[in-house]
Formats: sequence, structure tokens, C-alpha cells
Amino acid sequence: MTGYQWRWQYEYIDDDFSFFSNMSTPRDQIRNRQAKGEHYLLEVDNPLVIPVGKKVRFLLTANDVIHSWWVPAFGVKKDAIPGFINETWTRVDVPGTYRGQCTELCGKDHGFMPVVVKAVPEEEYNEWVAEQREMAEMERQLTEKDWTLDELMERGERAYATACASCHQADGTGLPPAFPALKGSQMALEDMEGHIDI
Ligand SMILES: [Cu+2]
Repeated sequence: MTGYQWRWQYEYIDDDFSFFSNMSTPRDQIRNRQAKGEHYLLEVDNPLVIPVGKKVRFLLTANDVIHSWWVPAFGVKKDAIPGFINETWTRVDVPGTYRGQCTELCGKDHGFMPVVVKAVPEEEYNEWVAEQREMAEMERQLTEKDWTLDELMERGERAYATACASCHQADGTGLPPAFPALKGSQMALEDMEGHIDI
């Protein structure tokens, strides 16, 4: 797994697929415009899924600053450090949903990159892995498809909303001075190659 500001990426090295796990608590709950849910700040779009009754080995690193992967119920708390690979393991015997958090202060949204692990019976796990592999294969084939502008914009909006909007804001105005506005910036309007590269 890889820590990012501010999300986790889970890579199933032997099975050729990976995904990002983003906090899914609605912004309206955080800003007190809506009642807080049962798993406030401890819920994600894509949980890590592991089989029960088996030792599961984790390799941890990070892509920007030091994070730390912590699930109290597993007794696991391990730093994820750029340029290093740490390892740890767990064995979960009771199926269920387990929750944790990043536990190394890693910047503005440190409190917004929770960990959710779903431990499921092995058969269910194998089915899930097969599905994920199929989806990853489909995604690889999509790179050969001719996209319409509407399709691209829809995908772009989804990616922006989950990966970029927490700093750059939905309307691109950013949070200066730490996160300058994209809207109207030289990077967005003039340096197209540099923009795409980032
Ligand atoms: Cu972190």
C-alpha cells in the first residue's frame, strides 16, 4: 500500500490490480450543513479487502510525505515512508469491517484519509479478486478506445472530484497560498504540456 496526501492506494501485487481508497464522508457533514453519519470520517469509497483465516502480508511505502497505516483492531500501526518499504502482517478470523486512520501527521487532510478493511470468507475474496482483475483488464482496453469529448469530460470530472477537489476546490479556485488557483493560471491556460505531465 502507498500513502498519498491524502488517500491510500492498495496494490495487489500478485494479482495485477490496484485502486485508490478515498474518504467518502460528504463535505456537507464536515461543514456541519448535514448531520454526521455513523462512520463520520471513517468511511471510504473503496475499502481494502482481505480474506479471513489467512496471514496477509502488507508492504508499505509513501509517495510524498510520511504516513502511517493504523488499524487498532489488528494491532497494526506501521509507518509508510517515501523511498522505504516497511512490512507488517495480520490474520483476521472474524469477517467484518475494520476501521482505522492515518496516524502520522501528514498535512492539511491528515484527518481525512481513513483506512477501511473488509475481511471476507476466502471464497468471497476469490470472487472479488476475479472481478477486480476483470475490471483492470477492461480499463487497460479502454486506453485503445476513441473517446468523445463528453465521455472524456465526464471521466475527468469524476477523477477531479475524488483526487483534486479537496485542495484545488470544485471550481478550481484553490486554497491560496498553499494551493494556488488552477482557474486562470498560467499552468492551466498556457503550459498545456506541463499541465498534462503533472
Ligand atoms: Cu497520512
